[in-house]
Order: sequence, then C-alpha cells, then structure tokens
Amino acid sequence: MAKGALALLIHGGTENWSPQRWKQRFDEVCPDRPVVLLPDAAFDPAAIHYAAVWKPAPGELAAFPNLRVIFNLGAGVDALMADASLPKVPLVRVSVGDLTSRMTEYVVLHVLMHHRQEPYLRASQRAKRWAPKAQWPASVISVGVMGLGTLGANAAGALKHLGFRVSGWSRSVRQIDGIECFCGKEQLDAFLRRTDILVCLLPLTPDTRHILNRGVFAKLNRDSPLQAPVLINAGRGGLQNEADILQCLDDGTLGAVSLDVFVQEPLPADSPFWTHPKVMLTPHNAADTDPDEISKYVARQIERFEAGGVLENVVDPKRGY
Ligand code: NDP
Ligand code: OXD
Repeated sequence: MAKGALALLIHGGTENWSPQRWKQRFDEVCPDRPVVLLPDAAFDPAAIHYAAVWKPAPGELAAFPNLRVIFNLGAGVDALMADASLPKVPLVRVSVGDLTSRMTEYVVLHVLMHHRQEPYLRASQRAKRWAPKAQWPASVISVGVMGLGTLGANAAGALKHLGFRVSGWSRSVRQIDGIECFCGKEQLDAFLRRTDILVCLLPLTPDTRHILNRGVFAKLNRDSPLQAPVLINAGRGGLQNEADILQCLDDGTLGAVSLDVFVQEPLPADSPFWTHPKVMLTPHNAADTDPDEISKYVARQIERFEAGGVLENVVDPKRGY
C-alpha cells in the first residue's frame, strides 16, 4: 500500500528556508513516500497524511482532510498557534542538537560581548584609542535565563561551564545541576533581583507576550561591574515591549541589549534599533534551522509514529508551546 504523502509548506524567504532545498532533503530521507512541495504541485489533498511547515498561511493546513501530524520545522510554534483553523492533530516542534548548539553559541557569544566590553573595545579601535579598561571575572556576573527548555537549559549549562553565576526561570519546577532554578510568577522578582544579564529564550504565548518590559528591567540588579543590566532576547519579538527597551536604554535602566528578534521582521529601515549605540542586533539568525538534521528528525518521527510509537516534542495547545 502506498505510504501517506508528506506536504511541504515553507514560506521563509531566507536562504535556509529555500523550499527546493527542503524538498531535496525530504526526498532523500523519505525515499518511498510521496513528498509534495506546495503550492505548485498537482496533488490530491486527501493523500496528505503529514505536513512539514514553516510559516504556513492561516487556513492552509485545513485543506487536508486526512492529516495525521503537523511538523513545525522550527522550535517556535507561536505563528501556528495563532491560526484558529489549525487542524486538531498532534503538532510536533523541533528539538534537535544542531539547533540547540547554534543557540548556545549565540547566547555565549553575546554574554561574552557584554562581559568583555566588546562595544567599548570596538569603539576604541575605530578611534585609535589605546585605553584598556579593568576586567572582572565571570564569577562576579549573574546571568539569568528566562526559559529553561531545550535551548535555555543548554545555554545555561554552557555559561555555568565558563564560570558565570547562572540562574533560570521556567513555568514549572526545574532542577538543573549548578543552576539556581526559579519558577512561576511568584518567583519572578527574586530571579530578576539577582540577574545582571537577562537572557530570554521563552516561547511566545499569551502568558509571555510583552514580558520584557520596563517593570521587569527595573527589577534587575544594578550593583554589578556592568553598572547597568543587559538584555539578550533570542526568543521572539512579541516577548518585548520595544518602546520600553528604547526608553530604558536612554534613561540608563538598561545598559545595553542584544536583540535577534523583533516585533516586525524584517526590521523596518527607519527603526531606531539599527543605529542605537547600545544595541547589538542580528537578523533572526541566532540559530539557523538546518534542513539536513531536521528532515531526518521528521522522517524518524513519521517512521516511529507509523510503527505505533510515540511522537516526541508534541506541543500542548493549552500551554501554547
Ligand atoms: P521549550 O518549549 O523547550 O522551552 C520553553 C521554556 O520556557 C520552558 O522552560 C518553559 O517552562 C518556559 N516557559 C514557557 N512559558 C512560560 C511562562 N509563562 N513562564 C515561565 N516560563 C515559561 O522551547 P525551546 O527552548 O526549544 O525554544 C524556546 C524559544 O526559542 C522558541 O519558542 C522560539 O520562539 C525561540 N527560538 C528562536 C530562534 C532564533 O533563531 N532566534 C531559534 C529557535 C527557537 P517549563 O520548563 O516549565 O515548561
Ligand atoms: C525557530 C526559529 O523557532 O527559527 O526555530 O526561530
């Protein structure tokens, strides 16, 4: 009997979201399964059992009457959660070592940039100014990681390994060796009070939207060699109140920020973030999604599911992540 077809709906626009590249990879890892690249292919919607998607248009997935599983090709499912017509089948998100390592690289890179005063040193270089500033050890800096899931827990471990004091905040109780763990709204203030560098790796849900706001920044620790707290956000733009960030940078509530994500992407040319001297920005590429590893991850899950096994990393629609 023919295997159920896999539909690809990929609307990324950037190099790693090239639909043809994903099609080639999925053809390789699912050799005996029809792989249909939408929107061009002529196909029978009833033959589609699986969909692998990135930013599908709202309503697009509702066209498949026999859909069994949706695989989101990224870790964040906020765009899918916003689609009221999303079929009520299991939604699987990405949790793979390759993406996790890339995100940990980004977090470590940006924590170190602030800790080692890179913005000051680059400005000195441009001004031909030989003016070293005193350094301090990692052990006097507290990094607080919001979100202790696949990405946050791994980044926290790497920072701990470098000698930083590391704590984390999650929704439910977590225990991670060497990391001081806080959870829930009741423990948010205690977590913020001991944090010099705030790293955000939360998913965007109704509970976390705009969580990065003035009220939160004002509670961060101001008594560290950094002088003013630093924010690093690689979760989603919707987590941050952008007007608050700009005002807090200008009035000194925040000393600097690294932002990989924005409310509007691509960031408009007239955004003040582009040129703000206290902002280090990257174009939502903290952790690229690699078609090689992720197509294998999806193919493995389909095989296991068809053999009666359990799907991994299924999103809980009630929690929204
Ligand atoms: P996970 O689902 O593994 O982890 C999410 C973490 O956030 C969990 O620890 C969870 O708590 C915590 N959390 C969720 N809601 C709340 C809340 N209301 N209060 C406190 N903690 C909360 O996600 P990942 O680590 O895989 O990914 C995190 C996000 O990173 C993605 O959703 C995506 O938006 C973003 N991302 C960004 C990329 C980029 O390139 N910029 C690339 C990949 C992902 P608990 O442990 O209790 O469940
Ligand atoms: C993701 C992303 O969610 O790329 O994986 O942002």
